[in-house]
Amino acid sequence: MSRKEMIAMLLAGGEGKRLGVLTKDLAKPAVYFGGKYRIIDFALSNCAHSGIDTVGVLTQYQPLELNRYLGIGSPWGLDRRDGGMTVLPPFVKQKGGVWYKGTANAIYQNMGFIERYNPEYVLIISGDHIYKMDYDLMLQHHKRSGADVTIAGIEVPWREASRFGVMHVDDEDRITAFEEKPKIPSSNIASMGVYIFSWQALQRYLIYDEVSRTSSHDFGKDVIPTMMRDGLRMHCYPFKGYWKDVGTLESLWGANMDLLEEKPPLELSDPEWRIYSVSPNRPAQYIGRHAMLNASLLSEGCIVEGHVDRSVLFFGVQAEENSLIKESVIMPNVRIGMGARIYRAIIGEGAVIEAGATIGHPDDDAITVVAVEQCIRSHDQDHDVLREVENL
Ligand code: ADQ
Ligand code: ADP
Repeated sequence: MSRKEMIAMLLAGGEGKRLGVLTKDLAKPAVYFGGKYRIIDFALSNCAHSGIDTVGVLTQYQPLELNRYLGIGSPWGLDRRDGGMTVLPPFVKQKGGVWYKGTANAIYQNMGFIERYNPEYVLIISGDHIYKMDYDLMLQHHKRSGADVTIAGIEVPWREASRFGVMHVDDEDRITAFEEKPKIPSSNIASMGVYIFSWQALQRYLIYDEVSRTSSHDFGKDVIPTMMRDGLRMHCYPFKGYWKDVGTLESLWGANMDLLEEKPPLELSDPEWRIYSVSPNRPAQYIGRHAMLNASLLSEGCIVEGHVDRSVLFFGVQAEENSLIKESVIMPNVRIGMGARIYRAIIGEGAVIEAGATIGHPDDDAITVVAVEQCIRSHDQDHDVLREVENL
């Protein structure tokens, strides 16, 4: 195995509870995004553009479809012998069961994999984020500062800061304090969960964390605070671009809606930074003679006869005459019957919205979610059933 300066470990095993019915049978990184992609495409494409050719993908919850999707990593140029992509599920060693306890434990259990490449640096990223980032620029920053750890940071709105690890940073980008998901945040510089560690330092702390009885074996909760306490050199790499953690239904919906702006904050047509994904190879979309479309994204194989307003339609969506789709995200192969109405919703893959049914409400801000392959009939419109759909 040839030596690598830096390899990436991509955490793709989180349960994604907050995405509700969308992640019941699907790992969060495999959730669809932006009409053409899955969330994990962003991290993998970033690796491809940053010159990283060795990526370990750590899976855990509901990995079936994610594994199938990743294949041998071809879309991201990772189908190579020297490095490439390796899926790393929890496995049983001689000593017993090994479900990953937390993010740090997941890396700990794969130290053998990292050692094979004897890297100087390890990049740890997550499969849950929508952003375009050059990890090589971050590595240069890491080397220049001589840090043991560099954490990518971004300013977030104060009201969202408590969802993240937040840090205080001095004039030279050195991190002076770090707090994981504080109830009352004292900084709005959020950790993006993107870390570069010098492998020697990381190795030491993974072992140290593993034997700790009080640790939950998580980077944000345990390893980073311990390193802070021990006075390691920790720097922040200030990131200025678009970055969204799409861990909640609202943020997933919102990040899809961001793409519909006239000048989207995240440019997906940049030829220098294409986001690679697996193409479904469907026929061209068909727009019927009564169709009306406005500020929307439509993917391959869609057949639209109705009215689509500010929405994202993935491949193979059929919307019959007089249907209305407004401010919604429609996952692949959904069928929407005649006269059906959908307001501010996320409709799971393969769901059927029968003729005359209504999802959501034109005056309601809440996002309604319909589960994968669920069938909604027109008489389901009474309140109880709809509320049930929302609460699933
Ligand atoms: P969280 O968003 O809570 O905070 P976390 O649950 O630690 O993230 O998951 C990080 C990544 O690891 C996700 O991609 C998840 O899917 C994956 N993952 C979780 N558990 C795993 C396991 N056991 N095995 C494999 N993969 C697993 C983190 C940081 C914060 C930071 C936010 C940014 O702790 O400080 O602000 O990310 O989103
Ligand atoms: P994900 O963070 O990917 O949605 P989980 O559902 O496993 O995955 O949640 C991770 C952790 O975040 C859990 O400990 C959970 O209690 C916590 N959590 C859930 N919802 C929120 C929220 N709105 N803000 C902050 N933390 C949350």
